[in-house]
Amino acid sequence: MHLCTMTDIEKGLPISNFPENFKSGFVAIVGRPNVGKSTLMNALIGEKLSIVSYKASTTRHRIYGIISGENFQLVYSDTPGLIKPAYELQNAMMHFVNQALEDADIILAVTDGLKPGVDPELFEILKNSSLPRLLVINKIDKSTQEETETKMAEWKEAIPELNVLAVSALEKFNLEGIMGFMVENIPVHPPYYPLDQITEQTERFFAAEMIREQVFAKLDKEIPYSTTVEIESFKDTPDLIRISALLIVERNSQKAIMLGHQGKTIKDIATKARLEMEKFFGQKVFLETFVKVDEDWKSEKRKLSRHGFGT
Ligand SMILES: Nc1nc2c(ncn2[C@@H]2O[C@H](COP(=O)(O)OP(=O)(O)OP(=O)(O)O)[C@@H](O)[C@H]2O)c(=O)[nH]1
Ligand SMILES: [Mg+2]
Repeated sequence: MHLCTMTDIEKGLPISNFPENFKSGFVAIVGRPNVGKSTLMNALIGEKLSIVSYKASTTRHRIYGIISGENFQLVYSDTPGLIKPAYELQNAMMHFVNQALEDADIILAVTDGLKPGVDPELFEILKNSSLPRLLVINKIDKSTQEETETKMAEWKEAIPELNVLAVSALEKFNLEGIMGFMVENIPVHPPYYPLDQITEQTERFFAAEMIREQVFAKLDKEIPYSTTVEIESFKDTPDLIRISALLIVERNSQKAIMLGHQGKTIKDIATKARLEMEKFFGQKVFLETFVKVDEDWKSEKRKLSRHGFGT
């Protein structure tokens, strides 16, 4: 797997050997929290790049997923779910959504087929854009044909020119329709990235996210939303990768819950995250974790940029 931290273009190297009619473009995946944006991007790329949970607002960054063929390259951006920000971290999250939309050649809007109605935030974005737009109604593995058809009709009524497709990201159903739409609508342009590169994020980023995913899976209430993860060291040795990670919470009481009785909770989180990392990196991983309190880190701009949310 080629993760890469810097593109050849940024390094000043031309990407050569591509056909003259090569097509390439950026696709912004947007929608309300929990509709399946990350699941969908992972399915489109064929790699688990974005973490997923049944809780809302799991994704906090713009995460790139790149897929290339002989004469095309699609650069997807998975983004945080659309919300009205209530604190600084959420402001930063919405900033990432806006950046993805600013760069986009195409908008891939996602809505939850299990929920009736037209999502107002998504409607605003789609209505006001002149880009090619595809709306996917996701999770149709769980909805009835009638529910899907009603939802389609509601959107078609709201925006008659909208392209709509019903899919299941989880079951990988109807995804060819998405790929076909994208390849057809991206402009003729040289590739933005080397053809074997699948993302922009670093190995450290993925390691931190895999820990955060287990925090979302294991802990309830406000704790997942009050936790951020930093990788203090990442050493790739011939035998194994040694990773030292810091889980940062906002309060002492949260730290106690994160540690659990005799450290059982954090141990469980670390073990599960390590197994995920070993799968992802294809190598043995030694992971050590520490829990630290940084009061109100998610509400203070200065602290946020230190934790990787500079906007
Ligand atoms: N049944 C069903 N569940 C799905 C499907 N796609 C995603 N899910 C589930 O929906 C939940 C949310 O999925 P995510 O991919 O994290 O959603 P998201 O839109 O990225 O959420 P945020 O990052 O919080 O905005 C998870 O429990 C997924 O397993 C689908 O096609 N069918
Ligand atoms: Mg997500």
